[in-house]
Amino acid sequence: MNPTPPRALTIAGSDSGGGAGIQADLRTFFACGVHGMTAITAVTVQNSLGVTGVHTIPPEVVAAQIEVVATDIGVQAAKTGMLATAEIISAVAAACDKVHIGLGGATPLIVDPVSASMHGDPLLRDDALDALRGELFPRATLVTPNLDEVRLLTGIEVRSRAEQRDAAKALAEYGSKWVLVKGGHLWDDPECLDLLYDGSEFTEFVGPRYDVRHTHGSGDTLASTITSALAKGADMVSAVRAGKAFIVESVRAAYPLGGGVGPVSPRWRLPDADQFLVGE
Ligand code: PXL
Repeated sequence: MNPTPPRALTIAGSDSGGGAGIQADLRTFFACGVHGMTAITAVTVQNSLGVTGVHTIPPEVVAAQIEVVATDIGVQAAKTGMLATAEIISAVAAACDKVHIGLGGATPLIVDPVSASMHGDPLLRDDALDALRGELFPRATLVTPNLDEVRLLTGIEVRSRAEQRDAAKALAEYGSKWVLVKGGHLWDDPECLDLLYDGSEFTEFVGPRYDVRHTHGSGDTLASTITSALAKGADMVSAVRAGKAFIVESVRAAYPLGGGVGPVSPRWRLPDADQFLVGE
């Protein structure tokens, strides 16, 4: 019998275009060798040009998805993506408590505070920011905001690496164990610096900045890789290092799709995929 792989859970929204959200998380989990499970929070109507509709799932159904997989299959690490509303955030917090996901329990919880799509379409209602800060951050092992999310959450406009440190300190006040302030949106910086902070020490992860337009799903892919590494038992610094290496290659492997923005891709982990079914 084959061994059961580590299991990771994503609590996030569906992207019908297959670029971001649940779809990005599942293919990243697969490429990282973990079994992926889903608690779907919302269905977005979306293609490469943007989001034209959002249908949220009832909060009790989101909670039930978390509880059934955790009690039967088991979860070694969990992440949140698009949560859409304050009511869903409260339900996720309560369900995570019940099944020991998050800082109160044994299972690490990564909170990616998704607030908008790359096109600027809202994925989180304005009145949900308080719930995110007050109910989810105190349960989070790691939070992974980009600079737009930093501004929404703290009011800090990061324009330099020094301000990136200030933002990490401000975010740590909300109670997560670790904070990762992603520097991809610091456009003047020739490198992408992601800054990890544990409340006392900073660790810097630097990578190249590629001039690619197709970066849909990059935040989801980074957070899912970190989640996969934690599910496999890695410590946080190693998990973020793995995530950084993985997202750099996945940005290099990004491809155009439709008339708009294409996705980053973990297909570089499957070098034979093009030949399979048609080759030899
Ligand atoms: O990349 C953030 C994200 C997460 N989840 C869903 C999305 C997006 C971006 O568009 O659509 C469902």
